[in-house]
Amino acid sequence: MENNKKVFNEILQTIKDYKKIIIIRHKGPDYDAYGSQFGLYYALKENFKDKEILIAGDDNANNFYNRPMDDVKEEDYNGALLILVDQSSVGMLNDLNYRLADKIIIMDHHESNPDFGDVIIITPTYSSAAELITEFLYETNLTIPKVSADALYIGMVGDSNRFFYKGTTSNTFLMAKVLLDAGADIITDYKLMVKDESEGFKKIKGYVLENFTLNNKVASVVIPKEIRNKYGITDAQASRGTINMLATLENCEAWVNFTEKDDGEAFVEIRSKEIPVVDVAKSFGGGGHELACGATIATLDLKDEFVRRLEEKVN
Ligand SMILES: [Mn+2]
Repeated sequence: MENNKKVFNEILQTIKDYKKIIIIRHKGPDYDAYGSQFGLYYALKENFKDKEILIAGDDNANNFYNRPMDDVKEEDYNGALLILVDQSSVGMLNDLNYRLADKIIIMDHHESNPDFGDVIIITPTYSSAAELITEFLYETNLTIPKVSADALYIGMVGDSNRFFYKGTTSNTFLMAKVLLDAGADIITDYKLMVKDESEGFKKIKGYVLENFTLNNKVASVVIPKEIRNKYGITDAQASRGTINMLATLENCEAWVNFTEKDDGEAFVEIRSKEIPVVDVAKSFGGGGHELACGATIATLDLKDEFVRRLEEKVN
């Protein structure tokens, strides 16, 4: 889109100015976090062969390229340009070394108003950060290698739920076209995204369906660490991986799961049919999108209050 061009050019110029670039995204990465990170990484490597480019963050089973993260140390931030994709709230960052970077670019599509960053573009109407990164590469005439195109396509498909969610626009399809023209291959991407599920994962989904409660149009379920460990499922997998099990439930406007971590904190994932609930997530230190958001709470004791606030919101 036309008004993004000015910022894109500023981003390009900033990238040109730096020899060392570190690309990070939010913790508990999903396909869009990895897709936008890998997509930008391989594109910058292709276009700027003399630069040192590092990627960092926690890793999980969504790492579709099995490309491990770099071991980025505190001193690596010295004189480096940091690019933050698919995230702009500090609470979702892995480490706070970002402050040590010389300059920070933020490219995000979450509803957010960060109090840090030097060059910032945030497009909450976009399906995905991958859509934004694609537009950046396209509008600045950078080469998009196939490995980037596939990663960005996976990010777009992931966050838009296969071009099904509200954020899917004509611009999304335009950017999908750009990626397909750059060599993204749908069959390859499908195989990278859709994998057989373990027996334990199937069973934990069954646990969610068996144990949720529905009150005042809010469905909620707690996934205790004992259950996760019994089935060999990580907290991140259980949290993101089972939230959609409660979608399309009759008489339900919003649904939430509380996944107990090993340290007693709990991940909270929230979804809503059409009433924005992100304010509730924010009031517990989290964030995200209007209808799909999350938080981390210090203890499961906060669960009832959380659910009560959601009930208030949707009734
Ligand atoms: Mn995203």
